[in-house]
Amino acid sequence: MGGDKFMNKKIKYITPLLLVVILFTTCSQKKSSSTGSTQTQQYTLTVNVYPSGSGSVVLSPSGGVYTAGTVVTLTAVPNSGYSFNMWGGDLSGSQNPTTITMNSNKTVIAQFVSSGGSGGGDSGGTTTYYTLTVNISPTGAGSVIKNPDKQQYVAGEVVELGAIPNSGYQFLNWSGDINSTDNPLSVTITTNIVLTANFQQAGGDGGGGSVTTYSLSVTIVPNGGGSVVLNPAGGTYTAGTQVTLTAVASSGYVFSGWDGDLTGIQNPATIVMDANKTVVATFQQTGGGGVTTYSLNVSVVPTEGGSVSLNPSGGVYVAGTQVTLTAIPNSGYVFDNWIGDLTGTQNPATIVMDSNKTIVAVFSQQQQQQYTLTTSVSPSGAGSVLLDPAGGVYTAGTQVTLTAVANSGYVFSNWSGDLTGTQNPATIVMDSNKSVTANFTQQQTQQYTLTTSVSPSGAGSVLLNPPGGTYAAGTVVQITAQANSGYQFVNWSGDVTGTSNPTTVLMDRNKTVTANFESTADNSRYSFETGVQGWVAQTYQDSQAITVVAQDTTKAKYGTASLRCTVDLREYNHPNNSKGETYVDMQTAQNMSNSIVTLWIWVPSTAIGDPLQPNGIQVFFKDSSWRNKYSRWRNIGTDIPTEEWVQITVNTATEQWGYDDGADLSQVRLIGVKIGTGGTSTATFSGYIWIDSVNW
Ligand SMILES: [Ca+2]
Repeated sequence: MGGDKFMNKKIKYITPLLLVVILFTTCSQKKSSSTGSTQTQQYTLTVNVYPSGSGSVVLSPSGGVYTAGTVVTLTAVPNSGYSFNMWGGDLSGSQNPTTITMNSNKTVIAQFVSSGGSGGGDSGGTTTYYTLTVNISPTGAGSVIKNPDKQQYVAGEVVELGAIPNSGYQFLNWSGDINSTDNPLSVTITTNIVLTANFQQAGGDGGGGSVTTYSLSVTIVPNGGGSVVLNPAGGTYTAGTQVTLTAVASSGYVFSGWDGDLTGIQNPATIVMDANKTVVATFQQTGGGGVTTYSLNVSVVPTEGGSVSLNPSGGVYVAGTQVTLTAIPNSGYVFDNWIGDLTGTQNPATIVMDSNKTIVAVFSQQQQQQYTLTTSVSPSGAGSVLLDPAGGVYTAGTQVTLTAVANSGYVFSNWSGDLTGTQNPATIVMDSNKSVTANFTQQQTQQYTLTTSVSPSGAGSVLLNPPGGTYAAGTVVQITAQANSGYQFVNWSGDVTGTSNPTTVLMDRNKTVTANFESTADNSRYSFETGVQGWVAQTYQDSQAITVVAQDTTKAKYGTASLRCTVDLREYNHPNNSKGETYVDMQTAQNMSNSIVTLWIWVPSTAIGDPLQPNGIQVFFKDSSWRNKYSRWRNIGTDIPTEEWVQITVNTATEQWGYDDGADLSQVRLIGVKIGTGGTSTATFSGYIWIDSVNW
């Protein structure tokens, strides 16, 4: 048995401890193809009962596997002969029922105690802790070592106090709750204790140049019963040196205590070399009759959580032996607390073997490393970044999906920082704190082209306002057709129609517009450019509403002049002027069979008369025998728009004649225009109408 300080080979595990073993199968995480899916973390809750058979724990909700964040209520139910004592593991205290929030895998131990008073030595419900306070007098004269050194001690614990004088001082005595000159001093904790270590200035040789040394001799009783390891080794020490003595029993022996300048059963023990000292280490044979021994059963929960080393090792001890238990967590675990015949969180902890004992060391899984994911957008306000899972703080290894969402007017450009590229959404694995910037760019406004042309070529031009021909979507462009000399604007075609000039076009796509022009030269048979060209007002008694015709240059469809007719249209059946006519006598007969006769006419809106019985216009022909054909009636205001030049077209081959007394269209002598009162209207019209460009 070399100097092994910690032996944990013979720890007996309480194997039936696990009452509830929850095997958790990895929840089949359906990988959704949707980028927005979130996988919900599941955690397992493992519940152990100590001691086995003492009771059970009811979980609500039941199951043992829970969605992250679930609050589970645990109710400890003692079996007959037991009462619930306390929780251990990831829970503490004695509240019952109690709750736990499932934010990680958890292990909970429910400890019950025998309620039958079977003398097992449990100190009842809760453990009482005491403090040991040591003061130094005078201040700065020295220091005191506590072994073990704890904030609190349980009743019955033995603490060894070593007073160590500083240079120039020597230890005098202890005062306070204990008066003694022992050094070291063993204190058995039974209550809160306050002590003062008193020192005094060393007389005489304090400042001497030579170093004072003391010898430490160790005696083994019985010879061969064991050995003592000194730390530091050597046996001769500078004054004030603290030496740790570890008694190591030989096979068949157990360490039973110190004697001489060191007392007690603590092992290892320390001594301060303030004098030459002699220590006796006593061992006892284990096989022999007289010695009472107790067993110490130690187990760990969960079993993979760690181990416990015992010092002295062995697990079977002479009554009164003080055993130090050191909980050693495995990787990924931390020591949590002791339950059973040792409670609390102190580690290492000591017990005195005054009965058979059972102790459980509870470990819990170490919190996994968390990393922070910081996101930003550039430029500010251009968009946002969605995280899936959300939160921004993740367990190491978590894969996070980042989705850049552009605000209006922006488009996502790329990632920078700890994520690069242009993929969106993109994923990142949290293996460190990370910072990612989503870069956006201002959206290019859609541009459209407005293409213009003129017809016929050279007839004019199209002016754009605003100019340019390329426009942001939504722009309204004013287009103006400008006729060259000798032409006039007719209408628009392509993506704009109508005769309005200027007009507007909304640029919601590429557009093409043609401005159509026509020659202003009036080459028609009757252009009125040089006079009335033989046209007269009717002089028949019932057709005198057109009273005067005259060349007029204020209004012309083509060229510079038209025929202005002075109209005085009275009510229906007025004896003089319920209708009027103007005509030209061509003197020689014209063959107008299968001819298309056109004329342009301009009438004011007032010429409509009674809208319910509107006035009308007809084109008429007379042949050499003065027989008539009157074209169909054209209502003013409906068939004939007012206040603009309107073309009247009569196809002599197909015209539905309004009046026909057999005129021979191959011998047309006279052509004219009639205006008449609509129906039985009594409305009157007094004004002008214009005729221009009579042609066929
Ligand atoms: Ca004309």
